[in-house]
Amino acid sequence: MRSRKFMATLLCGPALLVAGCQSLPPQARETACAACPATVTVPAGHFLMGSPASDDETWSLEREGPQHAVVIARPFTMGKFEVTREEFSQFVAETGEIGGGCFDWNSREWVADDQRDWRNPGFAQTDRDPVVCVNWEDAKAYARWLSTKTGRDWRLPTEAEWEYAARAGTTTRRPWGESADAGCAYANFSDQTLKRALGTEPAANCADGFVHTAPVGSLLPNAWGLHDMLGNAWEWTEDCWHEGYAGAPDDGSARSDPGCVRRVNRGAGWNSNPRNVRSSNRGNYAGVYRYNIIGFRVVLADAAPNKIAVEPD
Ligand SMILES: [Ca+2]
Repeated sequence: MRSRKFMATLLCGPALLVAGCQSLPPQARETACAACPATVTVPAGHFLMGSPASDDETWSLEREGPQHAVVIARPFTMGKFEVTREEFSQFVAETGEIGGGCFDWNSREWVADDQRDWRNPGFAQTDRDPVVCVNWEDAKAYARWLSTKTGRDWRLPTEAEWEYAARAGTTTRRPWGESADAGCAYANFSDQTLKRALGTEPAANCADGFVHTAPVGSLLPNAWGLHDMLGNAWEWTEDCWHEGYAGAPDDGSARSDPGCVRRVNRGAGWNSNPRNVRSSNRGNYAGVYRYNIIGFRVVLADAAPNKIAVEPD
């Protein structure tokens, strides 16, 4: 005899995320469709993007400056979590395997490993962990598939949208305050847990409980209900990498250069130096490569018509 849980799965969809399925907990009913990631609404507003010249924790003010005002004219809808392995597996099941090969962080250096891929990133993951070993093209392909699947227009966040959402109204270095050592309830990064397991340094003087990735939502959200904006997995954004914000748009749109090679990553990951775990920290990787520290989240474009600015070569 089939269990009630199994019947609920039949009625409500395999991911148990269908709107209107009354047997589901309130959090699960936030999603708009079976394949849609859980989302939150990010309010319209404005903020100062980047780091002030007085911030001595930045790696480079040339990268994180000049601090500049950005207006987010309309609310937008953003993934509450990083895209999970379970969510990504639906895309792969319907469209075919993505390419393999992934750069593996062995606690000392990057190793290109053709045996690594999103299913086997080099450490154990649950279905609720963020998918990693996905490149920028994979993330874009997932968003296109999700758009077709759901009839809504999903895309990657712009870099400005990402920092605005990560700050959630705060002006401190981190959404919980200034200190990385106070962040282990909110972010999974290089902490005493990782240091004990792999000897990684530097490490924050607190313990988040995770060596590698954590199931999304394991730690506390920021003030707008977004989990893991800092830590867990770096996240691909739409933007093409520019060293600094000279000429950056002020309306939340992305910088998208023809022939772009390096894309902006935000948020830091499970192995990140605490100095990287800041709202204004920026990273960049070639969009064709896969790393076992990089995943992504998505936003709904049909609720946020910020344009993508195409810049000349
Ligand atoms: Ca950790």
